[in-house]
Amino acid sequence: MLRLTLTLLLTVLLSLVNSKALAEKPNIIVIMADDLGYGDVSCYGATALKTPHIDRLAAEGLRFTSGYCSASTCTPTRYSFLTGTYAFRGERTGIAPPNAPAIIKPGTETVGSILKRAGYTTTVIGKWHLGLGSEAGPDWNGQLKPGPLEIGFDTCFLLPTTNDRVPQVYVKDHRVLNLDPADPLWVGSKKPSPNHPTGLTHRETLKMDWSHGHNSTIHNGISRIGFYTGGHAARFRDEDLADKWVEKSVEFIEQNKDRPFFLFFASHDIHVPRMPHERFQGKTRLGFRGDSIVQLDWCVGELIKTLDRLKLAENTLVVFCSDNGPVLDDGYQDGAIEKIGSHRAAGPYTGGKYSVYEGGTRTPFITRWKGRIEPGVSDQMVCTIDLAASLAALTDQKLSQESCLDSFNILGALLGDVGSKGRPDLVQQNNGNNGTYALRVGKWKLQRYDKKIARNVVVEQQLENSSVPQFQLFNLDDDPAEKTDVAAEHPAVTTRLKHRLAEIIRQ
Ligand code: NG6
Ligand code: CA
Repeated sequence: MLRLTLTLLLTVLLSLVNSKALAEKPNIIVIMADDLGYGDVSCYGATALKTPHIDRLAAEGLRFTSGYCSASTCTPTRYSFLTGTYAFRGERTGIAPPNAPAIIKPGTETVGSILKRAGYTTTVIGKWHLGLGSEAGPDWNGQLKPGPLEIGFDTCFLLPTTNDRVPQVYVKDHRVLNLDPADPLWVGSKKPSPNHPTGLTHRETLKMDWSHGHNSTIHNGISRIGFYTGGHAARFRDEDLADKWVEKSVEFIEQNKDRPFFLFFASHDIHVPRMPHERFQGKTRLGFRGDSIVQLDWCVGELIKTLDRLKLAENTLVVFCSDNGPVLDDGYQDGAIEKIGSHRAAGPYTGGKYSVYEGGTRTPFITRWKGRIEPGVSDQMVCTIDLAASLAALTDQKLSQESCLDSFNILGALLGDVGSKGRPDLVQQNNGNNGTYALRVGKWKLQRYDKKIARNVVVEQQLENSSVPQFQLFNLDDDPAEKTDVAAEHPAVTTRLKHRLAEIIRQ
């Protein structure tokens, strides 16, 4: 009898050990930069500045040469990163305005909900830009829900939209932090009173001038998109954002060092207004755009140092990526164009933010897990949209048929396992569901335009200004800069890719 009990006990213990070995539960940190281009960091070829900490991640991990975000603007990339579903399938997934309601509805499977189910403590710290609140929009003075906490995050510490949009306040969980009820926060799209100072009426007072848009309410000497009043005690200085993200993240890592955690570190660098902390101002010859890259690199360094200090480096998968490609003048006169010199923000690629050329979505992408990922360079095609299915696989979580529709389990490729493949194809989009897409399959890249708007500024907009879809085909092996349209020479390939794209986007 005793023998039987002992055998049973041993079997149970062994199966427990086995299941633990099968479901690996490293901590996971996804660091998403904002508007960072392929050529903006030194491990991807930049020489005008140095990014030693991001370079260290690359040297100790896997640096992808075909790493992508799924869209060339923020909201759609963040939507598809979290949900594993292309943003063009969702409603109102274009760049979110200041008063946007929550775009990802409660009940939607997200990277957060998957990892929470796997037993992780989950948080998002940094830029959100996916809307907050019910259909009526955010209740800035009350409960800001639904938001991240309703889609799988245990906690959040957010910049609610993007910092060139109002308001400049932190959201902690469901509330604006430090809000004084006697000074309520009002956010709107119309001037609240005739004498409300704006970037138009008080332009001479600005510490950084605007170049287009961005001329409404002034805060911290910078005029923004949209209007707001009140909430003065809650307002922050742009210069302090990066420090705050690091402070909150280090606190979170320390508090959760003994259990699996997921940190989505959503940096605001290097989005406009680029106003790095004073200690980084002037650190590069590229102006505040370059200085913000150095600030971003510092943040990465602080996170890595924290992992080292707490002896978590071998138990933490770090993913470094960007939400879209680079832009120089995105609405403020910060010297980015004048000081660019020979720096190529998109590396060898054409286009950048707002574009379906490679520069719009092919961005720095690094994975590091010390002791598990063999350091190197990978040319497998991977995308932020694949993290949902891949992290589900890593943590042994099943996904339903209805969730994470476009996310591939490419865990092997992300971890650099020999023989593992990345995605077979990838749709790139610019903003919302507007008819402009690209499809990459191996060396081939098809672009499709049909926005039908009458603008004639650059090639892409000329193509968009058409009543029927316009297509171009490029061979990325011979022509990574997408200069020569070879659709006429390769009609069969063009047709095959057109059909595949139509099948995916259902248009
Ligand atoms: C555009 C803004 C741009 C930036 C972008 C969103 C104007 C003229 N341009 O509409 O400055 O805010 O939206 O950037 O207002 S993103 O990286 O968050 O998608
Ligand atoms: Ca962005």
